Amino acid sequence: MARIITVGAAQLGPIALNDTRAQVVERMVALMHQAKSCGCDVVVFPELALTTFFPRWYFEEQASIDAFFEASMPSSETQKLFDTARTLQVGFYLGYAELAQEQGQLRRFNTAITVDKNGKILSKYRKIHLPGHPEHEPWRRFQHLEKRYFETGNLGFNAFQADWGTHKKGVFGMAICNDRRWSETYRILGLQAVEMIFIGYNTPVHNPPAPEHDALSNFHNELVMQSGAYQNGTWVVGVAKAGIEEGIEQIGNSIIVAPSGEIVGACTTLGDELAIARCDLDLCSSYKNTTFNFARHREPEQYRMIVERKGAIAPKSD
Ligand code: CDV
Repeated sequence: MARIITVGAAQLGPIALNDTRAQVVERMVALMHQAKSCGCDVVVFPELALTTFFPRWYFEEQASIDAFFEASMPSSETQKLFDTARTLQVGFYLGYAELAQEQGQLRRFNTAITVDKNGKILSKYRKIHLPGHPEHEPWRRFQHLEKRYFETGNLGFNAFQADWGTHKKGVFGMAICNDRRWSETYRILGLQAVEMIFIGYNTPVHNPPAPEHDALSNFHNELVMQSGAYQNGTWVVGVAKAGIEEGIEQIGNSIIVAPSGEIVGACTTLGDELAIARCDLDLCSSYKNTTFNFARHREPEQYRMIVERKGAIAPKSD
C-alpha cells in the first residue's frame, strides 16, 4: 500500500514592513483553504512567514527588532492558523522569529515548527546555518543581519515521525533557507531515514558580496534541493517568500522535489500561490535501498581517516 502525502508548497508574495500579523495570517488561511480543496495533508509556508524579511535593515533599538519576534506560539495573532489546521484537517510548517526564555535568558532564533492536523506542534527546528554578517555594512544596497539578530540554532537536525492519516505515516525533517545549500543538512536527516524535508526561504536575487551569482539564483535554488533529495532518497519541499518586498527582489521558484531528484511541482508566480504534489513516501526506499543504501555503501571510517589526516597537516592556530 503506497503512503501518499499530498503536500502544498504555500508560497507567499511580498510582505510590507507595515503589514500586520493579522493581514498575513488571513493570506495564509486562504492558502490553507485552497490546500484543503486540493486534498492536501500539509502545507509548507516560507521562512519568517509572519513579517517582512527584517534582517535586511540595521535597527539600533532592541525593541524595534523584537517587534518582529513571537514570544509564544501560538499567540493571539497566530492562533487562527492552528484553529484552521484543526477545522480543515490540514497540517502546516511555519517559519517565524522566536523569542525564547532559556535558563532565565532571552534568546532569539530563526525557527520553524511543524503542526499536525489537530493543531498540535509536532516538532521545532532552529536555523543552524545563519548567513550574512553581524555588523552594519552601509556599502550594501540592503543588509543581511541574521548573524546579528539570531543565535545559531541549538536543537540540531532532528527527524521526527508524523502521522497524517491512514497509510500516511512517515519520517519528516525541517531546515530553513540557507541550510538548504549545505549537504550536511540533508545527510544528517538522511542518516535518520528522513522521507520528506520541509524548507522555507527568503532569497534575494542580488547577492551583495558576489553579484556574479545573481543570474544563477534560481539555478542554485533547484540544484541544492534536487541533489539533496536524490543523494538521500527523500522528498524535499522548498517554499519561498517571493517577489519585490520593500524594494528588494526575492526569488520565488518554490518546488516539490521527488527522491529521484526530479521537480514534480512548482510555483510559477512571485505572489501567494499554492503548488501541490501527491508524494508517495514509499518511493524513497527505491533510492535508500539501492544507490544510496547507506549501511552498504557509505564508508564513514574512510571519511574519518581522511579528515583526521588533513587535520594533522593543517596548521594549528592557538
Ligand atoms: N534567508 C537566507 O538564509 N537567505 C540566504 C541568502 C542570504 C543567500 C539563502 O541562502 O537563500
